[in-house]
Amino acid sequence: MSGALKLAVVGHTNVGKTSLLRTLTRDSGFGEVSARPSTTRDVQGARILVDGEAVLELFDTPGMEDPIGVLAMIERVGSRRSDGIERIRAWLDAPAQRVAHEQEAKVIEQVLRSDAALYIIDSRDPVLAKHRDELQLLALCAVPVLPVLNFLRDPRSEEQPWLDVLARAGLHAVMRFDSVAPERDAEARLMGGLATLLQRHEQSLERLVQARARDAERRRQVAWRLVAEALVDVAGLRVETVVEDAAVIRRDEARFRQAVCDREQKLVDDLLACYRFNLDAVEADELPLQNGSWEVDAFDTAALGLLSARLGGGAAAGAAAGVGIDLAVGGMTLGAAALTGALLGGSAQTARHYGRKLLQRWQGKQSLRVDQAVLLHMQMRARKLVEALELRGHGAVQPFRLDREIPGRSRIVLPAPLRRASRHPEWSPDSESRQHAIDLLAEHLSEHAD
Ligand SMILES: Nc1nc2c(ncn2[C@@H]2O[C@H](COP(=O)(O)OP(=O)(O)O)[C@@H](O)[C@H]2O)c(=O)[nH]1
Ligand SMILES: [Mg+2]
Repeated sequence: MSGALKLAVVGHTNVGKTSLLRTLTRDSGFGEVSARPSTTRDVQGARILVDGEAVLELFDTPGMEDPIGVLAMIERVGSRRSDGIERIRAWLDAPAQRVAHEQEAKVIEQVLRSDAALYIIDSRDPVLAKHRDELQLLALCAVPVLPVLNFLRDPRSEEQPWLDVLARAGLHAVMRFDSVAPERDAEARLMGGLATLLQRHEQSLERLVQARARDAERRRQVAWRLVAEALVDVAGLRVETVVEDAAVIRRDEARFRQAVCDREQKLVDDLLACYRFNLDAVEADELPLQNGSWEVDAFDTAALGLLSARLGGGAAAGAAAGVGIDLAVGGMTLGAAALTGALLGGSAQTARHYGRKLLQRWQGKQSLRVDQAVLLHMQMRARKLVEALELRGHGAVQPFRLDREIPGRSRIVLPAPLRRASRHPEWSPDSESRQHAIDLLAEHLSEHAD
């Protein structure tokens, strides 16, 4: 026997029971969620572990479709003196009676096997007789019931009529939990609500809340690090090309774009894995993230037009928007004469910095790299994605849309570690300087997160 708290998740069909379970278990593959009624036909369980120990056992139940009919039958069985639970048992024990209500019987049996029931409510629904009867049925089971209002973000959601009817049924502690987009502390409050009903489980529920908070913090850190790594990678990405040859540069440019898109896609995949979102659970054609790249291409020229702090001469050399030529470092347009001047007049460091490029130029070779605007765009989208994943419940089935992000014309500055990374394509994956830049950038991103 496990000491885990057993919770039956009950309510009318389509109120979001399975969605709530997905969100609580962080498992978007749990059960079946559908806008069609009655997709859950049998009781299905899930365990939540803390340090390997089951703390919570949740049971998803089929919706009660005819609580009115069940209640009418239950009222007919047993003597006038028998209490609720005796009547319920008498009804369950009479097979002839329950044939017509096999589904409701499964629900009630699960409630009787549980320590408490979460009664899920679609707060958009008007309060009807069936809801009152459902509440009455639950009251007969003599198990603590915690009502949970769902669909709170919907404009049609109305809480007050529900609070009234729940109060009349003796239920004064009511939870608010939107299973698709829960508020940040909704889960902790739900566990707190359970703890007041079930003192015996107070400590383990508290452990669960703390473990989840630690997880969330760790996950955020990993997420920002993943973003920082991807940005540093793309900043240092170089593809050599021959600018004088239009066909060659077109080919190299395509190769270059692909490399940037692939790296961005890898970031998306990594972030989804980090937040345990499983794309396979969703229809492929609904998810713009699943087919290759993001909806807005990193090289979207309209966006870049607004974003771009144009680098000088590079673009003129024939490369498309978004691709600067490496020689235009720091916004300088360097003709051969200027280059030579910089080389002659500059410090030894300048000479080292431009020396290799100068040599390549003389050999007719140059390298392609992303310009600042692309990095900024990528940074903004990654930020958007992380923030969306932070708030997304695992019950959500709609793909999130990442709209194009175009800031105003204000001066935008790349974070310093990213600027440094773009000057150092030679950093090897495990070089200390690269790791340091990633650390600093991750810290910067996390500090500037909402
Ligand atoms: N917008 C929104 N949709 C929800 C919410 N909870 C459930 N849904 C949707 O409502 C439908 C029914 O949900 P489901 O979990 O299958 O309900 P169940 O029959 O009670 O298990 C699905 O289309 C869900 O995506 C919510 O909190 N907000
Ligand atoms: Mg269901």
